[in-house]
Amino acid sequence: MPLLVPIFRPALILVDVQEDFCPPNGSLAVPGGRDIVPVLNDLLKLPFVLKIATKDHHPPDHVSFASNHPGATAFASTTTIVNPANPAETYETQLWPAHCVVGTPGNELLPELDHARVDAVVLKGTDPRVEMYSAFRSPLRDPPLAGAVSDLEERLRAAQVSDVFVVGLAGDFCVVNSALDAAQLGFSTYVVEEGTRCVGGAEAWAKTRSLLEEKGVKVIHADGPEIEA
Ligand code: VGL
Ligand code: ZN
Repeated sequence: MPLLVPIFRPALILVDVQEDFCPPNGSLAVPGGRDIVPVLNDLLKLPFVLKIATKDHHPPDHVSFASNHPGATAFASTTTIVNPANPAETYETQLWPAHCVVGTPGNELLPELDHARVDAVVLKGTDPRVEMYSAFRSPLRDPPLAGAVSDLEERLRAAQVSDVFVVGLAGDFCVVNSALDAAQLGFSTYVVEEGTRCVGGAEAWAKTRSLLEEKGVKVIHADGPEIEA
């Protein structure tokens, strides 16, 4: 009789641990963004079957930059993203200072990250027309836009990953959206609390944490009580 044993094949996703999201010089610096690196480097030593770093990788004319919208103000203004293949599908998104532009120092992963233990780098936000917080895909689904779907899901499936552990920046934008997508795609998903920081600080994390838990993502600790089954 075949014995069915659930297989635990965990992956680690380090979301957007880039200079522009960190003090002291980042154009969109997340408070305490740099402080997560020791936690990430400890996690990188664990036997994940796949360890992937993602990069927000924007062309200079990216739609999310306030500077590309006359009269708009970073953080305060929004813009409407339209699916080029279906103008009826739209969504409203916040505008930002220019960040993580391809070829600039702000686009670089933090040098203090243990790069040797990272298996692959996945790029996101490369299509100038769409915002892409999730490392998997943009919210445009009808139809999905080829330029706004990364190869992250494909890589996880190819490695037969069962569980996804998400850390990185920013907790209230790309980390939360990546984790929610991972859960929706059927992976058991965890966010390690000490491994993330939010644009909106501790208050934003409290809200983000509730949303994650509500959607079935488990928020766990890098150094804390054992994970419940
Ligand atoms: C992010 C804002 C804009 C993130 C990316 O990585 O959380 N936030 N682009
Ligand atoms: Zn971005």
